[in-house]
Amino acid sequence: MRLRFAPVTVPALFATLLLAAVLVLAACGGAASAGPSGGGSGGAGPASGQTLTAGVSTFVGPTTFSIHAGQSITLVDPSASGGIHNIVTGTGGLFSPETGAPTQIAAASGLDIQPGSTVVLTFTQPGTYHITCTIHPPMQATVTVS
Ligand SMILES: [Cu+2]
Repeated sequence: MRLRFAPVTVPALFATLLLAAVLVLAACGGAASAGPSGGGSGGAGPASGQTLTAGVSTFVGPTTFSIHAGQSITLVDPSASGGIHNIVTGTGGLFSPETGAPTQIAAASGLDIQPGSTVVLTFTQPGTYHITCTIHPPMQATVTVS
């Protein structure tokens, strides 16, 4: 009995482990490339439809956002209608450090973004965060994280 089981059981176990590995890899790959298309049902992960869009010298569309800790805002700089921006925390084009802000925009050097680029900003700490562009002071957005 045991001798007959072994050749069947080991490959079955291997297949199960292989399937689990494939599923884990697929989940990781999907999270890295899929962006903010899914989710939205609360909790961690990207917030559905929370996109901050840059134009030539302004933000276009929504500039106030309410998300939960662990969720993200997707900063999009469209290739056809965007511009070169330097995104930081602060207001009126002036950098101001805000504790808990995403690391990409938390330093005075800021986040350089070129047309055609998309950057995911993940907010892990509750609070109110202000986003501006050091090149274009009118570019201002607010993210409230609860
Ligand atoms: Cu700008």
